[in-house]
Amino acid sequence: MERTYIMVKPDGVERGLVGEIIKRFENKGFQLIALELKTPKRELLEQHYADLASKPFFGGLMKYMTSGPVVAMVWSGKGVVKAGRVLLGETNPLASLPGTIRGDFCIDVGRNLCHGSDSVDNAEKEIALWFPHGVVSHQRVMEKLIYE
Ligand code: FUP
Repeated sequence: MERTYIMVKPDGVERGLVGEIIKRFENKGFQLIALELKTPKRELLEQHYADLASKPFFGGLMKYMTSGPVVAMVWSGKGVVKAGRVLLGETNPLASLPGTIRGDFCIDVGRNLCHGSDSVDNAEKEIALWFPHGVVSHQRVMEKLIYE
């Protein structure tokens, strides 16, 4: 089954939106298969955001992402990478439609609450980076209610 890496960023944790974000993925029918509250080291974030290292906002992004704990999660389900990004909304919250997490709860791109992998390949890389000890997965009875 497809998997994606979803992260509630420090502003989302501080604002008490972890439950709200989890609820939206659960309501859709996706399955939570790993979750950890952790305060990431700068080195981990530099790896996670390696493709953005040359961007002018990189310093601010590092400061924001190391400002407090994040909730690192792995979700699984059919099409979860793309659908997860739909649930989150656009990178820029002001361009995100109401009904999406960013559309409903935030304004600034530099405080956009959450992260979601942008491809199946990147999802697997990010899962390996944030959960280096692996993720245990098991089939749930619920799948019979979600998939035909
Ligand atoms: P996303 O795939 O939605 O996480 O978007 P990007 O990888 O392009 O950006 C990662 C993070 O960099 C964003 F979530 C917030 C930050 N960012 C800025 O602060 N300013 C920008 O102009 C673009 C991104």
